[in-house]
Amino acid sequence: MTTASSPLGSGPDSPAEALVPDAKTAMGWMHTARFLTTAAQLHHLPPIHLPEIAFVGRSNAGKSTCINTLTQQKQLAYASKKPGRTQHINLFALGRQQATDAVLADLPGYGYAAVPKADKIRWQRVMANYLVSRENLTGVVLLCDPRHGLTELDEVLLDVIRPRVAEGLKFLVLLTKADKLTRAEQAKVLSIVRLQAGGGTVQMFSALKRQGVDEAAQLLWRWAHPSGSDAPIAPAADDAPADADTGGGADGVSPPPSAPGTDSPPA
Ligand SMILES: Nc1nc2c(ncn2[C@@H]2O[C@H](COP(=O)(O)OP(=O)(O)OP(=O)(O)O)[C@@H](O)[C@H]2O)c(=O)[nH]1
Ligand SMILES: [Mg+2]
Repeated sequence: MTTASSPLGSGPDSPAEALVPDAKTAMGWMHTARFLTTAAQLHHLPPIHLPEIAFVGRSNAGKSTCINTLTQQKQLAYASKKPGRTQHINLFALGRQQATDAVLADLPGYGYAAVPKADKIRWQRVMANYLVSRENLTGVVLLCDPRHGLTELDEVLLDVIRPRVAEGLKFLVLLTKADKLTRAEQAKVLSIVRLQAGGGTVQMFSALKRQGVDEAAQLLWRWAHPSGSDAPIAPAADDAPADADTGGGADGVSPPPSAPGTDSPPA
C-alpha cells in the first residue's frame, strides 16, 4: 500500500505548465509514432539514448488501446478483447523521421489469471528489471481500470518504481474506460486513487469517448521535452523512408537486435 508520506510524482502541473504545448502540437507529435522494435527479453532491447515512456498495468487495462488512441493509429499497438495479447515489450519511435526524439514502450500486462505461474513469475521479473534498470526510462504511465482500482500487483509496481520516482522519474496513473463510469463515480475513484498514489498525477481516460486524450498527450510531450522546446515535427521534404531510423543509430536509436517474434505489426 502506498502512503501519502512517500509521494509518487510531484502532483498535478500548474495551470501555466498545463498549457504547453497546445493540444494540436502534442497530438501531432504523438501521431508520428511508428513501430521500432519488439523484444521478449530485456537484453534484446536496443540501448536508446532518448526519453522512453513505458505503459504498464494489469492485463486488459487498456494499455495498447491507449497508445493507439494517443497516436491516432488504429493498429499500432495490438489491442484485444482477449487478455494477455501483448506478450513482448514493443517500442515505438516518436518525432520526425531520422529525428526520433522519444520512444513509447507497450509492456505486457500482469495479473492475467490464465497465464501459467512460471510465465507470470518470469514476466514479473522481466518487468521489474526493466523498470529498475532501463537507463533511458523517463516516465511511466500506469493504466488502471477504475472499476477495479489499484490492485495488489499495481501497488507492487509502485513500490518498484518509487526509488526512481524520488530521483525524477515521471509518473502518471491513467484510469481507463472512463466511459463505463458516471461523472460521480469518476470523481469518487479519482480521489481514492490519488490517495493511493500518494500525490502522483492521476487522470481519467477514455479511448471510446476521447476523454483525457489531449491532456495525456500534452503531459507526455513535456516529459520528453524538459527544456520546453521541440524541433518542428511536420514531415521534411528530404525525409528518409519510414524505417530509416531503426537502422543507423544516428538519431539516438541504435540498430535493434534480432528479437524472436512480434505481436505488433510494423507500422
Ligand atoms: N469501453 C472502453 N473499452 C476500452 C477502452 N480502452 C480499452 N478498452 C477495451 O479493453 C480491452 C483491452 O484493451 P487492450 O488495449 O488490449 O488492453 P491491454 O492493457 O493492452 O491488455 P494486455 O495486452 O493483455 O496487457 C479491449 O477490448 C478494448 O477495446 C476504453 O477507453 N473504453
Ligand atoms: Mg496490450
